Amino acid sequence: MNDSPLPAPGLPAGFDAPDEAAVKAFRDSILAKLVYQVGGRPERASPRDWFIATALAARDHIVDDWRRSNDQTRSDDRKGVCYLSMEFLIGRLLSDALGNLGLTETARRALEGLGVDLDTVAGQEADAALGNGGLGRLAACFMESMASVDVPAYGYGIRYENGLFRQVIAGGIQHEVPEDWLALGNPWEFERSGLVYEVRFGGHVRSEVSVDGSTRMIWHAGEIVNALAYDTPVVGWRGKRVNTLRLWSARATDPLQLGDFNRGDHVGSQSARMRAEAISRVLYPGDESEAGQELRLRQEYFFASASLQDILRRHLSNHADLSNLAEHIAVQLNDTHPAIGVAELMRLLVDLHGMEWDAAWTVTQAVFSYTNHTLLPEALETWAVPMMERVLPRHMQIIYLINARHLDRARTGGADDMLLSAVSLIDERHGRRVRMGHLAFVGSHRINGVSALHSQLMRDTVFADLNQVCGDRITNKTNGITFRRWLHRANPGLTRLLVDAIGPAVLDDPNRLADLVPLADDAAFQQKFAAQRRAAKERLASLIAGRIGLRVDPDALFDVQIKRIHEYKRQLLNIVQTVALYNAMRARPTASWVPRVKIFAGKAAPSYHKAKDIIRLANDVAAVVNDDPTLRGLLKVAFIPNYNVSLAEGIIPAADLSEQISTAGLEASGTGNMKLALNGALTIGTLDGANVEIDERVGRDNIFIFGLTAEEVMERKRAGYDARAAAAASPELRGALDAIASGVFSPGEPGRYRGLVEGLMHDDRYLVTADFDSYNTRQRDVASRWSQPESWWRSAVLNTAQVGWFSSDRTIREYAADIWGVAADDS
Ligand code: 26V
Repeated sequence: MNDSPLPAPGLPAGFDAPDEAAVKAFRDSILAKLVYQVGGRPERASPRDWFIATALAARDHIVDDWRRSNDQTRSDDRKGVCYLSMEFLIGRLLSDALGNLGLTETARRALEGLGVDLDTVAGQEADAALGNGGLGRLAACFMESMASVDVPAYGYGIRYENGLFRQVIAGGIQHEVPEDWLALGNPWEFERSGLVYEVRFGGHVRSEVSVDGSTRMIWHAGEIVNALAYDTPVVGWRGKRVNTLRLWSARATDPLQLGDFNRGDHVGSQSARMRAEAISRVLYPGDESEAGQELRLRQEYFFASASLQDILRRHLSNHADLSNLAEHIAVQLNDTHPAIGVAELMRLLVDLHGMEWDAAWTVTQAVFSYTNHTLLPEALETWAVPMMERVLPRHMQIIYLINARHLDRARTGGADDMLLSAVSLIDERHGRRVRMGHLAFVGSHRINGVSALHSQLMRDTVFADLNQVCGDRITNKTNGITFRRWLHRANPGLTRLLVDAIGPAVLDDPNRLADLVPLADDAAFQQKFAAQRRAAKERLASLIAGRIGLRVDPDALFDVQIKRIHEYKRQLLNIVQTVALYNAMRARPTASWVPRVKIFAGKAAPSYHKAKDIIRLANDVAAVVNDDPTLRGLLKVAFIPNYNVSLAEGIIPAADLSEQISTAGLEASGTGNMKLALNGALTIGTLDGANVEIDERVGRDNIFIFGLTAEEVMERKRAGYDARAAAAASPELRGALDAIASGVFSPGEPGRYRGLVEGLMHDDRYLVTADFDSYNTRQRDVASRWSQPESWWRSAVLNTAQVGWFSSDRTIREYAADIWGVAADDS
């Protein structure tokens, strides 16, 4: 068993045909980097040394284009986008950069001449895991697409020293180990030591009368932390443009109390530094942990403030004043995490730049827009008023002022007290709390959801009142994914096949995938398509063997659920169905069962105990099922540890079936669903999030839809749902739950899952039991379809052919046109 780096697949040979001179120049450059920057020797260099040298050589190719992109945007005075996000889940960058620059083959041959393999070198790179899941990965796809469709953009975030924890599974249980992506250096970033902003916290506010008689609010902060910029270039497809990801690192203004140190207090003398620098130490790993609330607020304000200061400085370096800010800059709030930016921009404009309140508010609303990524009530951010008053006293005042005007307007528009309390920025129901979603909403000219269904649910439920009071501001922007990473790089074999079949234009225009439609019935093409899948499955099988010591059959159906572990995503439904299948196979061991490998991967928030129980259950079920000789190896369960971007790149090309089985109405969009369908997996899913739009495009014959609709879910909940009755009515469900509850999968501790099953019977809020039968039936349909290969592969090809619309280039063009008012290329 090992945790060796995944090989990074490059583009197949031939997409960029390098000439000898280019190969030699690149080789010389790599050698020079190795010797002069890494300080190594070719004969003794480690793969890691070669990685750094190759990345630095690639970076040189980017720098000139980077400067040109910036200079041109400035001289043309083009409007640009600032994407404020607490998370950027980037993964590796080398194959991305080489691929987009058209240098993959050049680099491959340059390294070959040195006796070094490019894929091995690319596999050395640590994943930049500065995000938890979908929201962070979307930000990374958007950065790549903005560069690819020529939208001038800065991504702004935090340079966490430790990204998302590494997941280690021991005895079936998740353990969290700190992740250390910067340990061996980061060749992509540029430290901008000259680019530092002061970010203030605490203290108090005084009003002071100026010489002209006007009153000004002066914030006397209690603490100042420096924000230092690190820039990473983001190269677009075919090197079209290079944008900037600017991440802030926290530094103490006064790193050492020298007096204390000299008196012998070596630890205490650094405490202020520790406190300041804790801000950019770790990514908030929880989707839901209570701990570290104040640190989290400090992180949010820290990066929002530094980013807005930087935005204003850049604007003023090119323009006379800030009144026309919104004509030049659009700021997108990626969820509510940067929403304090609304109050911060007001503070900067009014307190520091002397703008009138109303003018500042007009600018602010025109500048900001806000994307919502979840409607789960427990995920809607609020901050206790006393904490806000302590950490950001001036911002609390500004929020009250914004709220007063907002409520006045609503009252004038006829709102009654109930409506006023629903739309107020302050929730008065359980202690006074600031509603960050409301702040983001009122401070923005556009608010969007991330799939058609999700945007409609925003209008109908959580944001219905605000949308009524503020005039219809909600719009939909269905998510997308960058095809460069999720098709070209993750699946070079399939990409080669597509290029051979329908021509290289598909690399530039995802809509050309539709040219595959006629080939879906072509037996020879189907076979080639299946052969690519088979090769990817062999690679995944050997990865599984290496990581968890389990042998799986590459000819089996690979049934894949990979995402964060969360009750609403219903990994439990999948596990319970796995147990039902196991029971059925044991009952009729000689029947002709379709061989199946159930593959799971995903992390649980460290304090989310139920999610951790689900991981343990998956591993416990795996241990029993995988060892049961009566099954003749026809069912295997694999929980692959430490899901991250690179692991996703390895699993997705090998997936036959994509599990997208959330309780309808709860998954805002999903993006893994798009990646898997693009690579030709068939989806088994509910009508939730973007599944609805995938269904519309691929057609009901090519997807397995089951379960309650969002509307039916709401109806069931209203009526009061009884899980016990559902279990009593379904022998297969009951059999599976009984097996789990009675300790079949935890023989050493038979009661281990009694609580989990009892809990489900008592309160099945995600309707696992309600959807079980329909899911189980659909799974049988999957098996019978798998037994008809022509039919299966026809559907698989049609999936790839019909999901071109889910390119994040399309999503970005929609944001550009409808929300940001910036020009993008229109190809
Ligand atoms: C946050 C929380 C916090 C409290 C407890 C439960 C909970 C559950 C989920 C979240 C979501 C965090 C934000 C997020 O990653 N949302 C994801 O955004 C993706 C990109 O838009 C979208 O595809 C996913 O459906 C959505 O879950």
